[in-house]
Amino acid sequence: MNGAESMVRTLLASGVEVCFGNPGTSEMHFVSALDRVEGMRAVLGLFEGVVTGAADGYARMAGKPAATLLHLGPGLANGVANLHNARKAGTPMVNIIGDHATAHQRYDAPLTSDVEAIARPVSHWVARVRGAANAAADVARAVQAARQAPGQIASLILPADSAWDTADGVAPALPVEGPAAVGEGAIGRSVAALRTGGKVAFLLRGAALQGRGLAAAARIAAATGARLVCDTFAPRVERGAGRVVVERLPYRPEPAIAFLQGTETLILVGAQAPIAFFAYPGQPSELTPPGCRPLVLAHPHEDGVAALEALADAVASGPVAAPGPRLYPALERNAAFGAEAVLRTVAHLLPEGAIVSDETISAGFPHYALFDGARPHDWLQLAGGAIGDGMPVATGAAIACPGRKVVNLQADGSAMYTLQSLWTQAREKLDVTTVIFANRAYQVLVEELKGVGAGTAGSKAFSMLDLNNPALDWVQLAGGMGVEAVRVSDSAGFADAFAAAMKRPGPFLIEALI
Ligand SMILES: Cc1ncc(C[n+]2csc(CCOP(=O)(O)OP(=O)(O)O)c2C)c(N)n1
Repeated sequence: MNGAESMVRTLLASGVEVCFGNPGTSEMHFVSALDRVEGMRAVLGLFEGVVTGAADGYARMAGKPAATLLHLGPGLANGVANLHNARKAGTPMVNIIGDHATAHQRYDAPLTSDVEAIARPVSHWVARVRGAANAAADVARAVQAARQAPGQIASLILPADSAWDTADGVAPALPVEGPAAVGEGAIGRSVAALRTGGKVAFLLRGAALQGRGLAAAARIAAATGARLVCDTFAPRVERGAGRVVVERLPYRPEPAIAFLQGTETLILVGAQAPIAFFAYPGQPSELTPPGCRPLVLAHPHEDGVAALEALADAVASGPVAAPGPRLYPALERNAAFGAEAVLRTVAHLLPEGAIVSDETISAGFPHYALFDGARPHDWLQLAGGAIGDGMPVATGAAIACPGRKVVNLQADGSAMYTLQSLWTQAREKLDVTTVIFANRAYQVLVEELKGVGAGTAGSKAFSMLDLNNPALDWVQLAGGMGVEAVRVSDSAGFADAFAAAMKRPGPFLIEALI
């Protein structure tokens, strides 16, 4: 067995079952090992941003890491933006990054680069395999690092000779400690805050926004009147009928501060105290309003779910009745068409157990609450602000959850960063319906231009924010990658197309001209 094969077998032994990749010459032994080893699914992405974004979407839904296979420094660099997003999301991921054989590195061949330097800012853990005999042990350590709570990016650089030389064998999975227990003191301080009768809000993130965490938060809210809030861009939220509603913090500083105004204690569960996405002249960076005290119940690496349960046991009685479905009626067929009409129809028709990958940017902000009444679903969004993760995240989520419909609500400008995802969806026959919000502009930046006080925009400035001339043709773009697509420009057309898409399995794209 060579080093590469020992790594693939060790990944499997450690519970990693999918490898998203875009390989080159230095990774050929790893590719060949994928072929020989039963049980590892190999998924090709035609750009590394697709590879890393899909690994992010996979892990958010599977609750465990995928591996990526990347080609030296430049391949890694192409995947960096979505590694950044995954790092911000607290996603576990194991990157295997090929490099030149050790003896070749001193020649400064064309693809030679400082791989560690590119990996470090987007990784919690970086190591280099120093010989095939170590390869299996190193990859076991990488998986262990990735699985450390709440989820880490582990990058392992694999020189080609460590892949092709003879290895010692497979390494066993290493123990993974779960999230750290929250101390009695932190729980006691939160109990005291709830008992003083002052206004309390919880800012929830991570596992606290799923299953048991939400159920405990619902009990606390029902017993004490505390508000439940999540970040504007929480990585994953379980939403919909039967689940407690978690309000979303507004995006811009002034509305966010107004939203929290009057809160005396903001209890943080896996979240940091809120800060503005950007600085705006004359506006604060911190969004915790004056007079409000942030109180940490659980840090991101701690067991916020158990802490919420302990808190609920202290201040509340048994489980609370979950709210019933509040489905919106179907939109009238001749209703005015636009982002709201699209989102109302999606919220109305979304099937139970769907996964929504939301990268709607400006189109979705005002209509987020529509989905609180939809059938139960998971909501995934861009946690790190580097646009271009909606399509890959949808792709990875579909691989993690076969049998569940994935709906990608996708702004057109952001879609263009990683549209190669559609090809992977076609090749892997993934059940993803993509809805393109074709406003043919970087609309949010038109608003930002005003927001930062950058003056009046002339035609040159607007040309940087306008996606017309030529207009993108999503039906052709999708068709060229093997995904069937339609273009719609009215409410009835969209409702018919989306209803049909929900009934047919496999990838499909709807370009909504909003
Ligand atoms: C990697 C990266 N590049 C650039 C940006 C800056 N940026 C933020 S939003 C945006 C345009 C978004 O346009 P679109 O996806 O069409 O959504 P819309 O604003 O029209 O709703 C850009 C370029 C970014 N956030 N991330």
